[in-house]
Amino acid sequence: MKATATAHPNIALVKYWGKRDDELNLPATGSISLTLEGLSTTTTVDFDDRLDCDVVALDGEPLDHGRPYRRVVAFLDLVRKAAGIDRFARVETANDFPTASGLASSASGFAALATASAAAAGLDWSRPRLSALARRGSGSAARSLFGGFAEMYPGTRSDGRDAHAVEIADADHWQLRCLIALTTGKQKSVGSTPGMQRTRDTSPYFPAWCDTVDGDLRAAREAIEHRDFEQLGTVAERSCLRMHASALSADPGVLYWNGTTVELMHRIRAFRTRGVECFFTIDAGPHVKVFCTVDHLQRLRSMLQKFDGVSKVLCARPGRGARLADAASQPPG
Ligand code: 2P0
Repeated sequence: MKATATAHPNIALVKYWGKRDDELNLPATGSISLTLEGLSTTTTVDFDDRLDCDVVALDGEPLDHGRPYRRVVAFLDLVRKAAGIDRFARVETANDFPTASGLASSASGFAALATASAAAAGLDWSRPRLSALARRGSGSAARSLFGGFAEMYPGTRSDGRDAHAVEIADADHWQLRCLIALTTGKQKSVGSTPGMQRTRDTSPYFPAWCDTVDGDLRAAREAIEHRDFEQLGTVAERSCLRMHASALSADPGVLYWNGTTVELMHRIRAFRTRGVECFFTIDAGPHVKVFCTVDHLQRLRSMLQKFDGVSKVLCARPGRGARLADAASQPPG
């Protein structure tokens, strides 16, 4: 009753921001992302009848019984219920990138946890079903079950079974690169979950944001299918700025950017006017993710590395979906 899985974060090109159901963690709208190899989470789950509570370690440090621990236990309860088991588990998880800093560690974290815990509990589930399970841990995690470009469906069912991701193009479809410019070492002040709840509950622009998403999903699908970099950049920057506009107009406003974030947006746009193929996107944190073609990677990387306020630049490429360490027993479908 033990399994190990690896998953990668994903960066949304059409953003998810807001839920239609808090209990089942159902998104209000769809979203589209690219799964990124180069950053990873590896998680081992061992259901052990000698344990008298769940034991969770993150990057080698045992978690105390605060919110991150309770999120993992609540998730394991779902798996135990589905598998009809009552054993507690030992969970060891490690990220090779900074946790809780707007770098989507909950996406790779719950995708790896869903894959490892389901296998350890003997659940032989398809990827879409594992994706819906991962969603219960974190909405964005549903997309990391898949490699390459993934689309999350918001679904219409009240039980959430149709709210899962699918792959729309695999990791080999388009050799984009993503540079991640870290603009602070601090953890973000407002988590994604409370940030999007406050936006939904208080922002006058939240309904307008939701109304724009389907059009952006269509345009992004088309851009991905035709490998149209300019169109993808137009949609991604638009979706990012509209998501942040809805958050900024909450009460009180949810502001994730710092000065460097804003300076970088201007710099990326200036580079683009000089013919460099690049666009930015920003999640619930101050870091800036810059997508580019392989041809322009070195030029952008050296600009970002020298940029005042950028502490580190990570580079990622399209990656695979969540998978078990034991190659012979990957999730089907
Ligand atoms: C996204 N983000 O589409 C958006 C853009 C952040 C900004 O999904 O409450 O950690 O756990 O479902 O998945 C981050 O939100 O939120 C996120 P929950 P999650 O990537």
